[in-house]
Amino acid sequence: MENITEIQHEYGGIIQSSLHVHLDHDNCLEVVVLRGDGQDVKKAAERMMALKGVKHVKLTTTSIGKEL
Ligand code: NI
Repeated sequence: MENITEIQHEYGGIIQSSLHVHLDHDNCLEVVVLRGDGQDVKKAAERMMALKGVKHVKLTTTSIGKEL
């Protein structure tokens, strides 16, 4: 079964940084910073959302304003 680390390796080209926090015995928090084409970022987020065991995903986006 695919896991979140495998997805992050697949999207290594647009992942700038990731942070993993062990919240308690059963729960972790993962913060992943992506930079790239909006469609690619959305796709990577959707892949992580679809993983079994992922309870909550929030995608927050921003832009420097160019190409809008
Ligand atoms: Ni953990």
